Amino acid sequence: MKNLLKLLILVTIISATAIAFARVKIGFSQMEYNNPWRIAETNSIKEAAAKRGYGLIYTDAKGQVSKQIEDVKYLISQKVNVLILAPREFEGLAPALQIAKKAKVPVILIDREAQGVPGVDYLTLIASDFIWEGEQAAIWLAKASKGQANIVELTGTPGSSVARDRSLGFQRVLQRYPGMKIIASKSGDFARIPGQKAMEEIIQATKEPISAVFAHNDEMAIGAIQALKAAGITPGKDVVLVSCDGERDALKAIIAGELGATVECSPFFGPKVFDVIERYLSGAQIPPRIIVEDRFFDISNAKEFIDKAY
Ligand code: GYE
Repeated sequence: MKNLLKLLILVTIISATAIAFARVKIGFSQMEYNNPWRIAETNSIKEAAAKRGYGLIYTDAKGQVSKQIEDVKYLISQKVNVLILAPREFEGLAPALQIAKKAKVPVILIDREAQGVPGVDYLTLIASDFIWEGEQAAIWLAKASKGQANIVELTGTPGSSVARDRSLGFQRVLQRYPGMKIIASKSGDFARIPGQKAMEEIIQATKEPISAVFAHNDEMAIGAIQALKAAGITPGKDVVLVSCDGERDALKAIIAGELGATVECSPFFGPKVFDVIERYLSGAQIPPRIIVEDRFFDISNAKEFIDKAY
């Protein structure tokens, strides 16, 4: 009898919490929707919200910082209880954090950082360790090139924390290899066509022979592969390439021998971010930084992971 009563109380608490969570409105401000990584991330969050029964209001800033700030204002005006923000630029989105703070809406930053004090200007940042990613790319390249390389760096979105940190990690490792140097660096804005254009321009302008490419993401690496081929240079042979993310096309390019390796950067934020939201709503203390663990893909395991890739 006592046990039955306990069970009844437990069931009541659980369903009350479920009903309370179901009424919670979540805002999600995405920066853009222009590559497989962004699409996978957006779908992961939408699916998790639907699965757990949350109302989700979604906005797409279409690559514009000014629109993303307006989007945040809009989401706040919709009285969201929690705001998930994937900030395009570090400094550019700092005002959005202040707007949310003033409105007392907790912000969970995902996949990139925005300028502010963790735990004060925003609840937490859930993201990969981008310095580690840059380091892994350089370590792989050092091995592949036996410490001798003229490197082209295709950087991500200027002003983004990811581009800053991947560069930093990469250069840190390079300091240990006097025979490896970056001979050209240009932004491809984390996108395929701009990456291809940046590579084309570098191929034309650079006097020194290019032997390696570090692209801050797979899309730009794939663009670079096109540019190299068009210039009669064989990717994977004349020039070795390494990048970050782990999207399906990149794993295909590894299997084809054109891309050397890619450092994983998982876009599957849905379950992680909603776990944090639920912990926050039940009153738990949330750490100001939650690191997403990543893996490394090369010819030894690309086939194994391709079916799960996006
Ligand atoms: O690597 C890239 C995307 O912010 C971690 O942004 C993310 C990066 C990711 O567009 O492909």
